[in-house]
Amino acid sequence: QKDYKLWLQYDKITNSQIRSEYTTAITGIVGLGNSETSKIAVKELELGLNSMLEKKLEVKSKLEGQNTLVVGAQSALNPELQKELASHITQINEEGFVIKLVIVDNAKHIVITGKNDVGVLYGVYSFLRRIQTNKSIKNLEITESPKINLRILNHWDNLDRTVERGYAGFSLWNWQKLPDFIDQRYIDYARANASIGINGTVLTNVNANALILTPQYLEKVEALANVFRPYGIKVYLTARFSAPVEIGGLKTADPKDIAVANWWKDKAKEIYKRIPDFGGFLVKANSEGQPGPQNYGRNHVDGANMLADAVAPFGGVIMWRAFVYSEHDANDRAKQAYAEFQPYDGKFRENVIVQVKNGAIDFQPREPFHPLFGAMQKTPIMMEFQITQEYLGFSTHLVYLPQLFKEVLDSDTYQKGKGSTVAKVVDGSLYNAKLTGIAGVSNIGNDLNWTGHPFAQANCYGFGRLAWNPYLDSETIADEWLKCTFSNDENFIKPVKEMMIKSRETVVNYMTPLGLHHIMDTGHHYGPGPWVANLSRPEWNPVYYHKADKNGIGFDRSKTGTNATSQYAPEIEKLFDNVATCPEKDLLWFHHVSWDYKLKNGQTLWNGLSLKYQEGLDQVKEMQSTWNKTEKYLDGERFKEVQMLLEIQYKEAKWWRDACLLYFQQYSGKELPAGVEKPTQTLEYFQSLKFPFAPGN
Ligand code: BDP
Repeated sequence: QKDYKLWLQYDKITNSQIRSEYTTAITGIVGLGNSETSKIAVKELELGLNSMLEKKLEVKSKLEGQNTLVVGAQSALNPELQKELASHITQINEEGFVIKLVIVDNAKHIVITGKNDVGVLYGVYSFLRRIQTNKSIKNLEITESPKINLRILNHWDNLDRTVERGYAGFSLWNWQKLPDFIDQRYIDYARANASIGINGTVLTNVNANALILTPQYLEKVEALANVFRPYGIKVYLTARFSAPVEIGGLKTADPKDIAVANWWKDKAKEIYKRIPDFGGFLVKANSEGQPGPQNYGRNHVDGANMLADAVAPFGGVIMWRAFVYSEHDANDRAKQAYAEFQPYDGKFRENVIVQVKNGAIDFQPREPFHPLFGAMQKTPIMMEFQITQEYLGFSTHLVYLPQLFKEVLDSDTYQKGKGSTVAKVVDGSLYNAKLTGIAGVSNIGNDLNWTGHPFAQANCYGFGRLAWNPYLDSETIADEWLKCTFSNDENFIKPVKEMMIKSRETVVNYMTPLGLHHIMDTGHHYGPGPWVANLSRPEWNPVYYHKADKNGIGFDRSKTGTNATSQYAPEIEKLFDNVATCPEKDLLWFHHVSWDYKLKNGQTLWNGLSLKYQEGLDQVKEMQSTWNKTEKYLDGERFKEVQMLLEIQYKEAKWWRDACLLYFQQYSGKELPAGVEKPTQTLEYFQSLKFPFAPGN
């Protein structure tokens, strides 16, 4: 099945001129080095090139002849090549690579090298991508290094194989059959991730189960670590803060208790004995009912540093999440992470990195960037994106997320003056952070195509590419992905790429336009539920977020409201605080405005909002018509799948439009403007819909 191969299709190159450029330049492969990783690199080249060039390339272990592709770490190259490449190698970091045309003894060769074998492997994938996307390989001279240290997938996978917020089947990790049974999918998973530069994976859910830290499970984790290691991927686990009590027989998990600290030290020793390159722990503490240091009157610093000390001797890190909000201070949930963490700047150990979601609420179709980015100069901050589409239509809606990721990464925090982008916080360049990281909540499950929706593969791919280089643009990434996954035919690429690029704004339009947020039905977050008002905690209810009433709609986070705007740098604070300068896309995030408020295009808020919902729906229709024209460029299966999924997306976009507009109309008391179709169902009908078995819950 084509879907299974992701972006590693390696289809034969159809343009014969381009193919002949490649076959002339590459007549054989010289594979240097004996590690597992170097074998994988050579195998991948053979697989990819033999298939794309339709030619069986000979593999040698010694440099001879000409026009060969030489693959090996710097130390494995002969002295002459080492000399040729020395100045380039000094420009890369430990995971970087060099791809260069060299001439030795009058013979031309292309060399792929790096400081170590994993760098070489990344170079191989980069080279293969060039071929996949039909780029020239003449006069190559490429030096590249990843810009972020930790490029990590977070799996919200439970030990019973359900996946929290997972919409692509069950967990890949078959704990019952591990450690003895190694599913081929583990290997294919590692390969796909290595191909985009992912170098870490957190195997378990942030809502953690302490059992993963027992010997019975650690043996299984070790088996997975052994599979992933040659692909440059480290394994991490989530640490349940109360584990010393739950599996350790202690009376407390108080981080200041010496017995507790020692328990974690011993646990770390035990893990590192099995897995010497274990990455460390990801921790969700005192958030949504998870235990944490505050249960014992301690704070985040106490908790994180205690764990940091346990893994430090082995080079491990602690990724401590800042996703906290409590019912005691519910006047604005958006403010709490900043309020709780910012004062701790400089207090964490060197091997602690604070993991912050892209926005201050929770992975909405659109959120302004989280105010913690740039606000902690002395604390490494890592980004947490959500690749799985919890709030963006699960794996049934086509939404190209790199568009969202880039919007956040490109945002200017102004924390160190103009140009202090979130990307510069995340890659460490703004404050010279030594430890940098980016995490994506994975959308992978055991569905045959990994991600449920064929286009959701683009979100995995795009996340990996941006983790490697947050300055890449999302269009380039879409272009690469489409070419590697489907076809190089421009007649296919152009319209489909445009469809992908627009798809993010489309979902914002039909779900949460103009800064609306968190109005999804509660619990499962499937479909609209702006009316939900009966949950025990105020900030769990959609009505808390939109605050619609007769006077208007929106959450006043300006000075006249919760003053959340004050958590941003002065320039941004000013921008957001003033309703006239606040970007319209974030209007209702920061302001409560009247139904008659005049938008920039002259429409009243009510009309503008209604028309946005309609626009979103119309855009899905356009996506359908674009897709319907692609059949001849594709295999039937993937064409048909996406076609059916777009039909669902259309139906659901309509559901969103109708349910939200009928609901808000009760408050606006106004007619729908011309151009907006009249809903055919009643509000009561939409409110009566229940989804007890919505996935991912
Ligand atoms: C929310 C999810 C919930 C997660 C939580 C988290 O609804 O399932 O456990 O975030 O990130 O998005 O901890």
